[in-house]
Amino acid sequence: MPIPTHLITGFLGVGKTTAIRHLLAHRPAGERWAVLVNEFGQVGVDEQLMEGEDVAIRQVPGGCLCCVSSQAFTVGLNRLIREERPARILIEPTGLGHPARVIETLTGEFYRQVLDLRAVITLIDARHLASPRHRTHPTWQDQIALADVLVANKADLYSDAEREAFLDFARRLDPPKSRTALVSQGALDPAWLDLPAHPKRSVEDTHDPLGDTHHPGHDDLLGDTHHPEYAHGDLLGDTHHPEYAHGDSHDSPAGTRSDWFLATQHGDGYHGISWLLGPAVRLAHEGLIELLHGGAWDRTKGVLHTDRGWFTLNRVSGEGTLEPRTPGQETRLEIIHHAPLDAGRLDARLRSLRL
Ligand SMILES: Nc1nc2c(ncn2[C@@H]2O[C@H](COP(=O)(O)OP(=O)(O)OP(=O)(O)O)[C@@H](O)[C@H]2O)c(=O)[nH]1
Ligand SMILES: [Mg+2]
Repeated sequence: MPIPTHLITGFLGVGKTTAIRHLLAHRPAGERWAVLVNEFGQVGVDEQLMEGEDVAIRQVPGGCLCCVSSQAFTVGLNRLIREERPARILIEPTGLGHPARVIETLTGEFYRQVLDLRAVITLIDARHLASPRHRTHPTWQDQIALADVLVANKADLYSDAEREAFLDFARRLDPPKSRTALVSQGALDPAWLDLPAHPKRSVEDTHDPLGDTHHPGHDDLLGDTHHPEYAHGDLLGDTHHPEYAHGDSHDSPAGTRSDWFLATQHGDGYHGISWLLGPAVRLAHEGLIELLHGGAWDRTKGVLHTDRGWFTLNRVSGEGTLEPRTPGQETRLEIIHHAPLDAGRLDARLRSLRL
């Protein structure tokens, strides 16, 4: 029997991981589920955010599933299927990915006998309906167009006007969705997973759920998509699973072991910097907070080791938290923004915080 499989999609930071955690917490007792998480950044953090859930999780960092990571995606997915034999698979593509291509892969010849792609659940932040940067972004539009279930998350943060704007937007969608809803903390009803899935458009179709913006085709996007650049490329054994040097085979040219990995990338109109720092690296807490709260970046997330212990960072455009957590393996930090980031300056600041 093909495995019921779901895409939980939505733009950067709208609450996909939060929603997956909610679904996992409400799954039928004893049922084995698996999760595949894809991230724009090079090191990946979401797997750590889902820790503690009794499920198999595979992380595919380094850009959109259908682009540079396509091989890592299929390898990760195949391993999940083979090793875990899950009753259900949830897939979180990067908020900056190309969902139509991912759907094409999942419904293509290779997976047709193995996976049964069910309802695509798309989360949005209804406040983005008033943001031209989001409304004109092809990925934002595609995520909504491809949704079977469209959910406005973070409803606790909306004004009455923003709620109304979502309800009005949802009413005007053509074709209508199987379900639209407003929720907080990703509180999806597990029953939505089994709502009808509509036949999906082909990748080459362009779609604009608003009818009033230009939507460049996928190939236009690829002209400027996902160019990872490694500051320490010589340290990398595998571009999709960056590791700081931690063994003889990874000694740096100078012969000293490096525990500081930095990578930058850009694609789909966004820029990212990723750090992966060895277990021995600790950062000065106060200075780190100042650095992270000082920049109004679109997305920051990480697992951080400071002189006050281990913390999980999860922020979207200035909203979010830094919370104590159980000790991690290493420090991971991702900064993603719609404008270019000065990686050299930010890295120098972070290095100055090393204790
Ligand atoms: N106030 C509020 N915050 C929320 C809600 N849902 C999620 N968040 C917060 O929003 C931030 C991003 O949530 P995630 O679940 O990590 O978002 P995501 O879509 O997986 O993010 P990416 O994978 O980076 O694209 C976190 O700080 C969450 O705690 C909500 O309903 N209300
Ligand atoms: Mg996530």
